[in-house]
Amino acid sequence: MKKVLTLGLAAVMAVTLLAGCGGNDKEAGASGGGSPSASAGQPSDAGGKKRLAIIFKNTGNPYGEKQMEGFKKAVEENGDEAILKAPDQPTAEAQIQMIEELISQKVDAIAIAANDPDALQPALQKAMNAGIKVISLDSAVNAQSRITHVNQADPERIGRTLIQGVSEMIGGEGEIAILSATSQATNQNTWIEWMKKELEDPKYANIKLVKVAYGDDLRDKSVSETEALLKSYPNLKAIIAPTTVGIAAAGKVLTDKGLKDKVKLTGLGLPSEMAEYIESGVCPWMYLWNPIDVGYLAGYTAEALVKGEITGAVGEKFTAGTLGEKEIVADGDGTQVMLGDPFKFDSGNIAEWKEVY
Ligand code: RAM
Repeated sequence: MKKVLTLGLAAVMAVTLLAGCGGNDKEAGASGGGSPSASAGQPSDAGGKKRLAIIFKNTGNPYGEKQMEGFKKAVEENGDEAILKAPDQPTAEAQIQMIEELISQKVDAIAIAANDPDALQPALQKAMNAGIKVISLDSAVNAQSRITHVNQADPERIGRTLIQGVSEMIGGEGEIAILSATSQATNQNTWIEWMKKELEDPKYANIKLVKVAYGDDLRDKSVSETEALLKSYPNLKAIIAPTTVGIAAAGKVLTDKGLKDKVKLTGLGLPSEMAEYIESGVCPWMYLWNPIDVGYLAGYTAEALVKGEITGAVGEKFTAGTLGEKEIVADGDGTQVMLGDPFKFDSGNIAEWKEVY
């Protein structure tokens, strides 16, 4: 895995964090406001400022808070107002209610990390018909429900890398399980598909994927699902958790049960939450991208759409603040903007990164 996130960027992000956050990460659920009584008709800039909203999957997830922080930074760099939202539970229904509220508030844009690829379509199409610029980020909605998608990294690369990594950790043989987020999460499901494709290679003939469990990105459920995996599969050799909430919960369970040398852990984790498990060897290494950058790129993408600089078509380019020039590329029957490559965290670099995000 190429280490493309340099420490130079780490330094930039550290400064960003110091400058951009007064320790107030918990804005989700409390709408950043704006006047719900804005005049009727198309989204308006009556007060001068545009209002751009982000909806994350659910509250209580530090990764989501970082993503919202990056979105807010981008929107404020453009002189506009960010509305940060996330439901208590990671369900499509709860997100639909938030989309409806944002439609009545006549916001200018909605960026959503979706709890379901298809279920939000009527609500998001209603938003787009009202002139609201809709994009997804992190966890996509289908191409008919968005103008474009902001993707954190190549899903194939993420899925295949996780299997290659786990195979190395367990010497190419044994039972493995996946601890995912919700069963409807587009991003995790795509990564799991690629993991399964990678496992088809005969070189993994001695590795058996025994179960995909769902912790729903809720800490307690992720803990109990990990415990259930350990109980049901006493010979389990490794857990892959492609979710920052799941991997941290699994790290705690394996640590508390003293299973460090018996069951390996890898996946996608937030360095600040995983440092102790990487340092102790419970999780020898893991991967992630910069969640602040995912939100920041989504903020600039939404701004470019609101300003009419792009329409979401393949080949269009725009400047995404400190991330520089970005291009819209094809994604199945839709389009997307790609942030970059995932980054590998291990005992050699985790100390530096745990301060960053
Ligand atoms: C969790 C969420 C998020 C995902 C990360 C890796 O925080 O499920 O959507 O991108 O993990």
